Amino acid sequence: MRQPLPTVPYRPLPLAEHERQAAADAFFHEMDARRSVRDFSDEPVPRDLIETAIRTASTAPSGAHKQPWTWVAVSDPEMKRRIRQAAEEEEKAFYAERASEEWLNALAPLGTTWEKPFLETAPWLVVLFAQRYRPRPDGTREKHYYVPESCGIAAGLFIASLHRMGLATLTHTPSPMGFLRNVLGRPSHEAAMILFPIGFPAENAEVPDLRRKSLDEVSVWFEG
Ligand code: IYR
Repeated sequence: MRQPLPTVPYRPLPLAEHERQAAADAFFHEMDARRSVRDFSDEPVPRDLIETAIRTASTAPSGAHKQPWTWVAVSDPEMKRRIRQAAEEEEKAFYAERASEEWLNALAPLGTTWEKPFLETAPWLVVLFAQRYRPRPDGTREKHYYVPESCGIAAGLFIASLHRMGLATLTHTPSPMGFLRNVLGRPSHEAAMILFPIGFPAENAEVPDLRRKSLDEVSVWFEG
């Protein structure tokens, strides 16, 4: 069993020297235009697009290549209604009692409340479940490694893929998220990590006028 996999040649995209910066700039501008959206159109989105976003996300690197994620995609209106109802119940308690004063102050600029109509308006909800381990048929547990890191990277690729398709999403984290395992019938070794409502932005959608930190604010360099 302790055998390396066979290897295959790896040749990254054949870009000419002068093409690299242009490609990077184009990708930067594309991603810089992405915003989290809370106001969705109910216009349907074909399942194929969601499938491709999940395939793209699942190319993420992962600890020991265990690919410790499950993506649950929901367009069923009754299921969405149940998710909204359970999420809003948790969020009501969060905004009224559970959240600290500091947390509520931090959220104030975003204008979020316990109300989550997007959980029914958006044509798709995709829930990313992190697999804490994998149960083997004999009852033992196959360990997974760096699960939050692996799933976090996959989530980033998922968001980028949706953005490239002209779709909008939000990294929604109703807190706590335990109800999603029950509503979606997932096993106990899977923990809901992020709920993504997905769709086209509403025609009149607006987003907070956020500012991104500058390169200087987010980086430190030791150049040779
Ligand atoms: N889960 C709540 C609160 C919330 C928390 C964070 I951190 C945000 O960036 C935004 C919202 C909600 O979804 O409203």
